[in-house]
Amino acid sequence: MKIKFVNPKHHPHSMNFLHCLDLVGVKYSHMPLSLPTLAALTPPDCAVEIEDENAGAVKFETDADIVALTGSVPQRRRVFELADEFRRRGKPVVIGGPITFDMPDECAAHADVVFIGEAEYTWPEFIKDFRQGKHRNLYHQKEWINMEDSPAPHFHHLKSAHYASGCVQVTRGCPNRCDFCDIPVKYGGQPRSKKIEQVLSEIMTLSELGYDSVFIVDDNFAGNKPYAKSLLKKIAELLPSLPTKMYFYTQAALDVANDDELLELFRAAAFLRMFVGIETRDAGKLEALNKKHQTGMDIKRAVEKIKSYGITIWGGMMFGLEGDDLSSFEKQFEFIRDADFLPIQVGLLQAVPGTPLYIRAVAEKRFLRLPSIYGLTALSEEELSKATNLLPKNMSETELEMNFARILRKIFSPDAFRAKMVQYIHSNTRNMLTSLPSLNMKTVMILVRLLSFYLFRADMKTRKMFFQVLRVLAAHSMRNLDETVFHLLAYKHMQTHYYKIADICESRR
Ligand code: B12
Ligand code: SF4
Repeated sequence: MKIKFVNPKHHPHSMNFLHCLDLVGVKYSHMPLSLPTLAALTPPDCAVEIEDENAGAVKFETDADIVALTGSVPQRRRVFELADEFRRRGKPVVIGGPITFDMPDECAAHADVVFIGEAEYTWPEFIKDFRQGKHRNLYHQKEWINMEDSPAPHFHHLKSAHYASGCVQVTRGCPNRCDFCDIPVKYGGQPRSKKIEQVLSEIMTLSELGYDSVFIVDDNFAGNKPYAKSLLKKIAELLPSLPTKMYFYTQAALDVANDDELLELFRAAAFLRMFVGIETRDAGKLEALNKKHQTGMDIKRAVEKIKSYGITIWGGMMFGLEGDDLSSFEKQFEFIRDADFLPIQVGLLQAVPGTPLYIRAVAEKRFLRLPSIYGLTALSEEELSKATNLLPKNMSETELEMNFARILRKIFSPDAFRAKMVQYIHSNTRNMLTSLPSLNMKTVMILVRLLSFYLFRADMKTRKMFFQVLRVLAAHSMRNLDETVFHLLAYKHMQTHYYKIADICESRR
């Protein structure tokens, strides 16, 4: 029996860096983890093929017995197009992934079988049923699986040269209860973890495949601090034996700043970046968002402390919060300007199904457009990042969108980015020696493409910013050379992406 797994194309998003991948020389930022995990769950006597449309065109001619699609809500249009095309060609189509949580009926209309939830137990059950010709059309995993049963993904089905980073998932679930967040609802309120030995072996495999960076995709890496500390110690011990000079980045909650031992371990394990959903510095609004782990913290100092361990904070910031009014835009801008993090994900508060915010919004009749579940995504995929499905409380929808557009242009202007990079280089604790990337053909080509972009393709203001940043870098002993180059690459994406969202916000009026 043969199974063809397919990951449909993604649209540009803040953290997939699509607009700068031409400079990096890869097809997509991150490898998809679900499909190599499913490949590992497939009985060894089945032939397996994985096609990631983000890395190359999908081939419709196939001798596979089953076509299995993964997907998230933002990918939904392409998920359904691919499903329809394979079914038209007579192939049984299966759909799984986070899309099925929120759109089970739509998925069922385009597939023969739908999987809801984690598939560690249901996928092998389905293969058995399918072989016996008695499979169901719905497999729903209701209980949380034991993460020790989640196998090491079969990474070798993906071409490492296509991706900027390898990925590893260590835990699922988060102990916090942010009002707008669906992670505790979808993946559980207590982190569940893989065995440390397995995580180390996944990292080793990725290094053997040539990856030099790994994104630990956990929503809150340090949700279980004792486990995180044990793992970090082991990663630090593993580093010298890896075939590539490896570094890591992940996502965590700001309260990691309260634990010096944890921060020291992050540094020892070569964690260079951490995405943190900061959202706002306003204590009242944090309270309203139920971000309890962050209320009462001096956010600016917490960020500086994490930074002092050589870890760059990528901040997630929100506009359109429940207490926001017209004065909030500038206040958020000033905070982003003054605090030592890089704004990477800047969006509007949205109500995601299943969250406390969503339930309250239904009761308060605060929805702008029903039945849209993710803001205005029904109109255009890209609008996901900027549009909201919530009626703002203290301003009109037009005021919200026009001010959001204005502030995005300000946050991602060359001037603001130069100031961010200067602040960043000044405060960094790493130096040229610790941050010198391995010099090989790949890194040389990236530098050549970066230079040629800023010299010949960028506009005047952006070019000027580039040279100013290089000057400051040289004057500060090339501190954090690798990360400065990385963020100069990333800026091409961020500017293009957020200016486009600003255009969309303005053009709909
Ligand atoms: C890593 C990650 C990213 C990475 C890239 C991922 C990639 N490789 O492309 C980045 C940072 C780029 C990213 C961006 C975005 N992401 Co994202 N991301 C994740 C995250 C944290 C981990 C995904 C992962 O690797 N999981 C590990 C694998 C093993 O788990 P899995 O994919 O869920 O697969 C399991 C099951 O779902 C099932 N399954 C999956 N596919 C299939 C297919 C079949 C046939 C079967 C049978 C079963 C099955 O089996 C697997 C094993 O149990 C998840 C949250 C999470 N905890 O999962 C969000 C998540 C997938 N992201 C989400 C979103 C919305 C986004 C963004 C729009 C930004 C945002 N606001 O968060 C963008 C746009 C998408 C994009 N990729 O361009 C949502 C999707 C929601 C939904 N209902 O669809 C999630 C679920 C987070 C959330 N808040 O709910 N993301
Ligand atoms: S800390 Fe992050 S993952 Fe956890 S509930 Fe809050 S937003 Fe969600």
